[in-house]
This record gives sequence, structure tokens and C-alpha cells, in this order.
Amino acid sequence: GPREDWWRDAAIYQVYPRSFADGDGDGTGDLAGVRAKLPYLAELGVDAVWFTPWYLSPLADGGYDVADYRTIDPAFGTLDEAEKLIAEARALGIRTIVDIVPNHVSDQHPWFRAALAAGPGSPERKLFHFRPGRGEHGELPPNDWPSQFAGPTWTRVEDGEWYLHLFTPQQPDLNWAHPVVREEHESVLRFWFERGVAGVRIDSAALPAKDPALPDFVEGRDPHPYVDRDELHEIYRSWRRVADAYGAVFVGEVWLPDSERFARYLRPDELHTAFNFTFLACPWDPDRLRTAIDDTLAEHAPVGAPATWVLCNHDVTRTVTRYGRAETGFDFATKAFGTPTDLELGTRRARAAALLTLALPGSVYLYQGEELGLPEADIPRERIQDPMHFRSGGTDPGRDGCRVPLPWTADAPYAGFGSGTEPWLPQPDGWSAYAADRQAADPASMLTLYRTALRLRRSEPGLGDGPLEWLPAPDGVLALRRAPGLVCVVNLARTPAALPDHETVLLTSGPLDTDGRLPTDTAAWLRA
Ligand code: TEU
Repeated sequence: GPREDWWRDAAIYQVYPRSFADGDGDGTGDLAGVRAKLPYLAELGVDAVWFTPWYLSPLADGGYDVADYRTIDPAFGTLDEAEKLIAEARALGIRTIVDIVPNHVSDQHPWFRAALAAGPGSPERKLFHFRPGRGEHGELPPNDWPSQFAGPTWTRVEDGEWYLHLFTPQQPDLNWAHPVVREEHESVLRFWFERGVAGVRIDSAALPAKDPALPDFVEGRDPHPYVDRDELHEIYRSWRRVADAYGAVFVGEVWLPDSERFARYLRPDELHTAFNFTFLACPWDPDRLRTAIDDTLAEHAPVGAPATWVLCNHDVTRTVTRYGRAETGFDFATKAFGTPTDLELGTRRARAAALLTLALPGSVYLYQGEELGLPEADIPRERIQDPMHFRSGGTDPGRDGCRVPLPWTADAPYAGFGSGTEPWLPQPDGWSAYAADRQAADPASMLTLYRTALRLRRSEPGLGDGPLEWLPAPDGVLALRRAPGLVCVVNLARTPAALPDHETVLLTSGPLDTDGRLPTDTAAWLRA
């Protein structure tokens, strides 16, 4: 029967519903589109799908502004379709993970509308962080916190009070000291677990709890007024009891540079897993990658949680573009418009990174379109919708470049996304060259590489969770042994690398060179 600990070494595909597949032909992706592509996901060989928010939302932040967790946004479909999708996916061996955003709700959520209407001092306002302003007439925000996007974290309402929002003004922060906020989220978890959901991604998981005094920033203050507050652990322990009743799992979006603080969330009575941003942010450099892998395994081992490996998501620059740049780590500063990138180089490295990632112990996240090797798209400024674009006066392209509707069919309008209506974000010229149907027929394509590697990852004993052993290798070459006989070699040196005696299992590039060596920026799985 199905393994209870499937999540310890699962390959999890991230669907951004707006851009995955358009079933009703209106230019926006939807659940009908996902249902039609379930065979594609099964063929790809993933164990689960994580859906970024699909709930009722004004889409001020791509759905991370939820107006009602118990309703699917009509642009995406209905609750009935979501239930069918969950069941159909499960029948194909694919579990469903949904996204919960505890830090905030939409300003269109009934709670926030009621809070606005009820006025200062009302019980409705206590679900959020409303405060009087500073200054003689309350004309200054209550504290000095800057928002993650643009401007201050505070917005003033008509009656003169201000409310807190770490992200856009359309995303008011909830007050997690309030028992009703806690009860409601546990009820939302149960709602989705009852519908067959196997896991929950927790958005901005280190941010929801706030110092009740909401103090100004003070350099070196410990603890931070809203990042990684101790109160969070009790909240997630309570969530864990809900999940355990359904055998469901959590993956936390815990952005914390301190690995000891990060690991505190990964406990048998707290979160099962959390995203590994150390690996994602790591540049294409052999020593830095090896250190990132070793540090990750070392921080997970004592708490018994499996590591996760992530190359890309809906918030960061596409892998082939990142790896095709001179500065290859993920850094907002390198996201500027027009940063030069060598896509041929980036693609070679992304292929090698795929084999490395899929050879590591733990679970792997695969963002939609990575299996097609999509590059970051340049979105014309006037078409950019992501609120992050506005944070530095429009000089930051924001995150839409990795959210472009997928190319499915080479010889169809809009590369087969939908049926003839222009997609909500423009696809760049040449997008159909990446179409899934073309790649499925090409043994040398990125899609074929991912399919083959994912299939092997399932069939090779010893891949997935379990020990990793580094093998001696020349400078710039990473060689690691997993399964008794399976070795992954990645060549990040400038010269071809000699290989041990072996039988080739999988290569990211064409044949080895005439001396049987592994070319620069390629990887191999060997039986050795
Ligand atoms: O992101 C959390 C977060 O901290 C972001 O500011 C992140 O640092 C940024 O997007 C760069 O990677 C989550 C979601 O993944 C993101 O899409 C949402 O916009 C955000 O929460 C607010 O809900």
C-alpha cells in the first residue's frame, strides 16, 4: 500500500494555477486545465503537486491575498472541480498540497471589511493590528517597519487609525495573539484535509507572530519584532496535531539565515519539512554547492527531518537564466532589467543541476516549466502585474518573468496555452520552441532528462532519503555516492573530468569526449 512517509523523498511539482494550463480558453490557467494535464504530470513522474493559492482572491499578489479559503476563485473553477481534481490526481498516484497564508488575508476578506466598518476599538479590529498614528495628529505611521514590497507597512483608514501589512496594503496582517484567528486557521486546515489534501505549504511561516508592542526596529535587537518569534512554535505544534489526525504533512516557507533557528521548526511535533533556500541561493560554484549540501544535511540530521531541495519557485529568477549570468546566485540585485545572460550556458548548468538535485537525499521541489528549461521572460513594463515591481520605483522587474503561461503545443496559438485568447501575461518570442509536445518527442530535451531522472529516482534503491558519501574527485568536480552502486558526478571545472570505471546510467549532455571524460558544466549518473 501507499507509504506513510512518502514525503521524506517525494518529488513535488509546483503548479502556479494562473499560468499552468487554460482549460476554458479565457487566457488564464484554471483547474480544468490542470485536470486535463494530470496524465502529463503522471508521465513526468512526480509524487505530489503543490498548488499556490487557488482560493477566492482579488489577485493583488497573485492569490497570496485570500478573501475566502473555502471558495475557489471563479477564474480557476469551483470547489466541486477542486475535489474532483484531488481525487483524480490521487488515482494517478499524485498527492495534493495546498498553500495556506497565515500572515495576512485580503483586504476583501469579510473579517477586514467588518473591521473597517466597525471602527476603532471594536472587537472586529482586534483580529488585525490597528493602531493610532504617531505625530501631533496621528499623521505618522505607528512604527518604522518598511514593507517587503513598496512603502511603509502601515496604511491609514478614513477614521484615522492605521493597519499593519508586511506586504501590500491589500494584505492586512492578522493578529495571531487572537484565539479566533487560531481557531479559524485550524478549521481551514481541517476543511482541506477532509477533501483529501495530503499536505500544506505554509506561506511566510516565520512572520505571522508579532511583538505586541510593535516597537520600532532597533539595531541588533533580540528577539526581532516580527521574524521568528517564539510564539510561532506553539501555533505550529497545535497545527501538527490537526495534521496528524489526517496523516497530512507540512512544508514551511521559513526564510531564516540562522540554521539553528531554522531547524527549530523541524520537529516531530512541529513542521515535517521546510524549503531549503540556502541551496536555491547558492551560486554555480563547486565549493559553495558542496558546503550548502553539507550544511543542509548537518542542520536536518539532529532533528530527523529530511532536507528539501529547490532550484526555483514562483518568486525567483528561472534557473537557466540565473545560471547563465556572471553572478549565478539568487540575488534580487541581479534581477535588474536586461542583465546579460548566456542561455546556452545556463541550460547546460540547469541540466547538470537537475541531476545533482535529484541525486540528493530528501524531497525535491520542481517548479512548473523548469522541466521544460524555460528561461526568465522579459515582460514589457506596462504589462507587469507583480506588486514587487513597484518596490523600487519600477526598476525591479518583479517576479512575473518566471510566471509566464506554459508552452504546451508548438504549432498552436500562444503555444497551446488556452485556445486562442491572449494569455494574461505575454509569452516571449520563440516560446513554442520550449513546447512540451516538441520536447516529449526529443530524446535530448530537458523534459526527457527530467522524465528519465525522475523514473530512475523511483526505481533505484538508495536514491531519495538516506546517506550520502562524497568521493574523492579533482578540483571543481563533485562526486557523490548514494545507492550502493549509484554515483553522481558534476563537473564545474573548466576542463573535462576523468571518470572512474563505470557503466553510464544517465548523462546531461551528448556522449562523453573521445577520452571518455565528462565535459564542463555537465553531470552524470554512473554505476561505479
Ligand atoms: O513569499 C514570502 C516572502 O518573504 C517574499 O517576500 C519573498 O521573500 C519574495 O517573494 C522573494 O522571494 C511568499 C510567497 O511565496 C510570495 O509569492 C508572496 O508574495 C508572499 O509570501 C506574500 O504572501
